[in-house]
Amino acid sequence: MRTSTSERPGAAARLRALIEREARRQGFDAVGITTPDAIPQAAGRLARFVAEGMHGSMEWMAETLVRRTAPSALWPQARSVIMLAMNYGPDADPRAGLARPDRGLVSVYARNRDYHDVVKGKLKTLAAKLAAASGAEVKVFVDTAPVMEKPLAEAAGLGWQGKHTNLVSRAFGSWLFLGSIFSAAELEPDAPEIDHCGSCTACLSACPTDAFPAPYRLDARRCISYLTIENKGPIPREFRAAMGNRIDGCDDCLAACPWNKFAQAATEAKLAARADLVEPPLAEFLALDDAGFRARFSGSPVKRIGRDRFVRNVLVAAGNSGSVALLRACAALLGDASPLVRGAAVWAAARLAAPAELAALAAHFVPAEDDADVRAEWAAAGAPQVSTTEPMGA
Ligand code: B12
Ligand code: SF4
Ligand code: SF4
Repeated sequence: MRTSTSERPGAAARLRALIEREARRQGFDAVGITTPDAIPQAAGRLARFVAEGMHGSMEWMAETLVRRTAPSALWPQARSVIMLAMNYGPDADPRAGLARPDRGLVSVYARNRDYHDVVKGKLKTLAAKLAAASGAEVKVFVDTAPVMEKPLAEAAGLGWQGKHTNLVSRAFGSWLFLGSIFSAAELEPDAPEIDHCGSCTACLSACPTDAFPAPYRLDARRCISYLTIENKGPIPREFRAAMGNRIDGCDDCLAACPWNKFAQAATEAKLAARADLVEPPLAEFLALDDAGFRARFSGSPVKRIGRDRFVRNVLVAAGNSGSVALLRACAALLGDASPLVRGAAVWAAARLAAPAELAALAAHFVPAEDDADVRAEWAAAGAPQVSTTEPMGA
């Protein structure tokens, strides 16, 4: 916890002490307070991000632009913003799994329970105590609302937005989840944290898809996290090889940060990695149907992307694996009900199969293929049966 309450007299000090005590009791690792007008620079930067289309298909960012720019635009009664952070540090370098291409790499944030659920419950408990003690209304947000959590956390002194755009803390490195409580009570704000990136550029050069057009700016459309989680369509061809075996999110820029040397593994059990999500064999996931997917990922953030998007990602990883043993499982998905899955299966099969095998698969599957995108995948794979993007016989 950041600030001592001993020299703060009166009601404000009592509220701060309560916030710090309850935050610690709920398992938060850092807490700080700022004001609703503390991030005037963020509005223009967010507007530029959206104007340049860097949010990709995340239309909700454009739709909520005005409310997102400042807490007071979201809730005019807000007088204070309490920012909370929870450490989700891994117990080993998550990039180690990149060396095992027949295994899937689930990013650290998604290796156990959905942090939205974990953090929200704790925020609600803390907020209820604050409301009772202050007599002032409160609202709780974690990612799900149009709140710019990173600049607010910086303003509240929890860390600074690094060149990879995420919040970095001297105590926890890049591994913090953020949440916020807005309060109608006036609370004494903390001092903002200052930038400690210096001349370091480790995160920028670590990015496999060159997603940073400049330090402190991310083009989400190029980010593997966006491509594997938010993007509902096929993974654009130019990023498939660079995705490697990352099947849900990406940690490379976070893991490259030298401030992680002070980080510790998560103490919240619900955020510690599930053994079956640390470098699981891709083969297990290629066989997942809807029911199997839901059973495997119940309570996990992976569940949010749904079976088809997840299997799409796994197929791209399989195509990158060089593991011919996965060909049969990939080929079985060439007739899947989802065109998203079929298209990715074509790409994976084309990477793993010998020319004669691919020709035999094309002869079997192309005549019945009626989806233009999937036919385009077959054409790009060099299947002779596809001369146009129209279905055969149409
Ligand atoms: C949209 C979103 C994404 C998008 C876009 C990410 C992005 N950087 O914008 C995608 C899907 C790519 C994504 C990925 C990830 N996300 Co995300 N995401 C969000 C979300 C919902 C909104 C972020 C946002 O407002 N982006 C819009 C941009 C414009 O805002 P910004 O990032 O703050 O940009 C600032 C800088 O660009 C800076 N800036 C611009 N120009 C300049 C110039 C200078 C000189 C300076 C100094 C600064 C500067 O100012 C901008 C405004 O503050 C937040 C939750 C929330 N409500 O805040 C989670 C959140 C940011 N995500 C989070 C996580 C964990 C991730 C991943 C690590 C998940 C993963 N492992 O795959 C990756 C990390 C990728 C990365 N390098 O950012 C955490 C980050 C926690 C932290 N410590 O910061 C958050 C806060 C969720 C949470 N509650 O914990 N995410
Ligand atoms: S999460 Fe991965 S792809 Fe996205 S910016 Fe960071 S290193 Fe690049
Ligand atoms: S890797 Fe270097 S530049 Fe990137 S956030 Fe960490 S300290 Fe800043």
